[in-house]
Amino acid sequence: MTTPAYFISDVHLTLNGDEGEQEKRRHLFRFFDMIKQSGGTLFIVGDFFDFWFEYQHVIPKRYFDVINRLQQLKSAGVDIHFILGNHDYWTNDFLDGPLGIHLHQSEAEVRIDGQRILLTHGDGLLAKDTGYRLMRKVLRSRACVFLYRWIHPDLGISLAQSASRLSRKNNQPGDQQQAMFDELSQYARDRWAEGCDVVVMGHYHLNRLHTNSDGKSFLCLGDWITHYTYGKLSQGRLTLESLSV
Ligand SMILES: [Mn+2]
Repeated sequence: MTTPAYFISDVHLTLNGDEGEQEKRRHLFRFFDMIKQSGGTLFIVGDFFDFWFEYQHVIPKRYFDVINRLQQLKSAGVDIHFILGNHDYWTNDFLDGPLGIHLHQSEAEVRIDGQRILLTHGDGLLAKDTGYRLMRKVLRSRACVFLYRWIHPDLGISLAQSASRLSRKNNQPGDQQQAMFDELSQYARDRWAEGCDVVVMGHYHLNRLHTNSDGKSFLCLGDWITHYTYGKLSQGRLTLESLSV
């Protein structure tokens, strides 16, 4: 695994093409250029796209520049891993085919500089997520994907965009942040007990890095909506950085 390793999640790239979205993409491409300079490995820990669904023959044209940049990064020798999130779960054979991205359906465990690192998007981990966990099963089922694929993309994508906006609205942490972080920390402690050294998580839009007295770390990646944060592991040192915007 080539280092430094970079971690991002919850960029939530949308298909609406407004000024805010264009600005976000400029920041993202600047970040990609930085990785190109240093070399290394990029880990996308879910919800890179606000909505991603692979049809048999269609890719959304408003993602063209993003796809192009991913390809450039790959051609520059940067390895890309993508741990799928709840907004970009519906892949087929494009991202890992022509683009050569390593896809991970749920968790991924990698070893970097002798450290065991567990990566997970993290959706559905909270006790209150019972309803969501059920819905997730349905949305990811073969039957659901099969049926959705037959809706015309112009219609299907706008339907999905509205659903996605709603889901993001319901996921705002608000003043629950500390309680949420405490609950998620238990998940990290359980993984540490299994021998992991670092747990990297997205989804909750919390930007925090906690390291315990044994040197085990729990990294919550923030997002690219308000935080513009990313994790970096370089020469064995893990940091949570933010892009200057
Ligand atoms: Mn998410």
